[in-house]
Amino acid sequence: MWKNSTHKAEQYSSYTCRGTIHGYSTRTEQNVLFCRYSLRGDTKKYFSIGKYSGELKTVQALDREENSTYTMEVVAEDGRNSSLSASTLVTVHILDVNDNSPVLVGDYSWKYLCTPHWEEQALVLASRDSDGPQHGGRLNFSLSSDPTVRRNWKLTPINDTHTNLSLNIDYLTPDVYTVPFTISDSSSPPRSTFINLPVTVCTCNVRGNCRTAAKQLAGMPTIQSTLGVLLGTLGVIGIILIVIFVRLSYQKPPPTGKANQETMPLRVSL
Ligand SMILES: [Ca+2]
Ligand SMILES: [Ca+2]
Repeated sequence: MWKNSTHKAEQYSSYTCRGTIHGYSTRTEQNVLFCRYSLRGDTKKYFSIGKYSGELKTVQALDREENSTYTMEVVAEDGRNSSLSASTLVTVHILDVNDNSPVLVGDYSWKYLCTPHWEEQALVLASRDSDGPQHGGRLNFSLSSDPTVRRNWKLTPINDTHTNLSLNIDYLTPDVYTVPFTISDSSSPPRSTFINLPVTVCTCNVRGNCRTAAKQLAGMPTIQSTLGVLLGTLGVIGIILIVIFVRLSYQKPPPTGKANQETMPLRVSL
């Protein structure tokens, strides 16, 4: 016979979840000492149970973000007669800890901001934190403390996970700027992620479309630079071939036969 038990374990730390399953025999009180315990359905081998103690322990780290509950079957056999057994389902509720930092989600490489600054124009930045509300919750965007960054850029929260990034001044020279900021969760202490986001700033036409392409990101080849490299390589190869042909032409063997005779100095008979 069993008392049903429910245990809770904290995620992220192994070897910390302990609970004892209490089994007893109805035959005699003495038989309590002879119960043998085992687990069924612990498919991921997260737990172990003391064969005689019934103590349930984690044997590897649990991840609430993967499974918030874990159910297995605990079986007890009478120590003297294994045909006498009972079982119960034990559900472990995994508590959340702050083991995930917020991340920026989405592709911003094709987006841009117009200069001079357009009212209401902003990049909508999205973030995510895999922890529950207590350790994720409202995600705070914060610009780096660099005075130039704070002069040029502005972050305006929209909701718990989204924030507007916009120009804080009327005009920025068209270019690709790196905007450094941090996203922090609402836990205590919070976890943070530092981001250097490339942002394209360009002049725009009346429809708000980017009119002049900003400089390519550092390290990314342009079409012109690619063509330049290709033509330069072909030029070098051409010069090498010309030098080889010229040298070969100078190394030709002297002509033979008639031609050779004509090169002999003439004899003069007196
Ligand atoms: Ca978190
Ligand atoms: Ca967590």
